[in-house]
Amino acid sequence: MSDFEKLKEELKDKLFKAQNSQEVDIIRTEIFGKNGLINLEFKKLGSLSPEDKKKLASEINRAKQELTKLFNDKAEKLVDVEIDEKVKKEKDDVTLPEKEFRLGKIHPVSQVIDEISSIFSEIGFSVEEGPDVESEYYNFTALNTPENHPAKDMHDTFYIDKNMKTLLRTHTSPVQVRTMLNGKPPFKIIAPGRTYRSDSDQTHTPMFHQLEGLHIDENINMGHLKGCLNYFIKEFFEIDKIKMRFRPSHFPFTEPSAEVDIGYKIQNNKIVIGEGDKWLEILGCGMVHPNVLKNSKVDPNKYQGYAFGIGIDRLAMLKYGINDLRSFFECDYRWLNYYGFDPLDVPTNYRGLSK
Ligand code: 2NL
Repeated sequence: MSDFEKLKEELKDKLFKAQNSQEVDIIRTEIFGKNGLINLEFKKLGSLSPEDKKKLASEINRAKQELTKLFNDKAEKLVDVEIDEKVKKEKDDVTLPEKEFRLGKIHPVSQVIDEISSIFSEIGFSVEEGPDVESEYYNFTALNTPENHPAKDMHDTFYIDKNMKTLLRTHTSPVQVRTMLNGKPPFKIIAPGRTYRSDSDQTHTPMFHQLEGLHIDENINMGHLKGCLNYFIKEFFEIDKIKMRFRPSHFPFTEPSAEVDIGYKIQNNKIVIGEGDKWLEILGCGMVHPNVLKNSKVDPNKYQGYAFGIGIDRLAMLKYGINDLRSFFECDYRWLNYYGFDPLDVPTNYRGLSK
């Protein structure tokens, strides 16, 4: 073994035994420093024949590579060890003041989605979800929407890629189509979620929330639809009686189609839902079009059912007296603190700091 090899082995052993980064730094200088092992060996090259020079140079380079790797590994290990030691030495300082505890609020839209989900689950509906970015097929084609329908216009729909036929869903109906394709009837589902349309003014935001419902079975008729909506409105607005009317309407995905209004009046500057001689349009609905059933692999000769769609944001505004739709999505913490809801599981150390 050459002197160089011997020294190298000695230094490797020293490195292996090193306990902390200071020791490693010293060994680093002994190897890679100006007068370290590697440099001193390189200095010998000058007096050698070209052949020996080549041989020794490659030997030194190999040694250099080997040692560099050993150093990197050792450094990595030492960092872990030193952090462990530091953590072990640290003691809790019991004299420090406790951390301020801030309880968040539940957004009115989340609150209303939870309320609606629990109302429908009482009568056997399950909650389904799907992607915000949809294919044109699930959003329009499967739902019997003709190629030239105005909703498909670029001005109304946010297309992600017109060639790839991807878009931001304009309603949550695609969730229902997907659910039907993935399962077997009967279906009794609701689909709440974000929806998007290119629209922005005092009563429209480009992103809004919709809830759709779908009930498919043998012999489901419009009477079931009326009963279901009647129950839902009463439960949601927490009233015993509801004035409700169905007006004929048109949607490509239902036949017949209807819009539903509920009665209301203004009393002491406040809206009273369920009575009075004014009408408020609140949702669209109908019997699912046979073409939609066919596209969803459901036999329209055996099964039929109803569907409806409701704007969640407006329901939240009505129930909780919020006037401005746009404030819903401005992420103003003061607004959320005022209109938001306390979570049900209030921790025991909660001292009302968010109020
Ligand atoms: C509205 C109208 C509606 C539906 C949504 C639906 C879904 C399937 C099949 C058939 Cl999978 N229909 N959804 C039906 C009627 C109306 O929404 O004005 N929403 C705010």
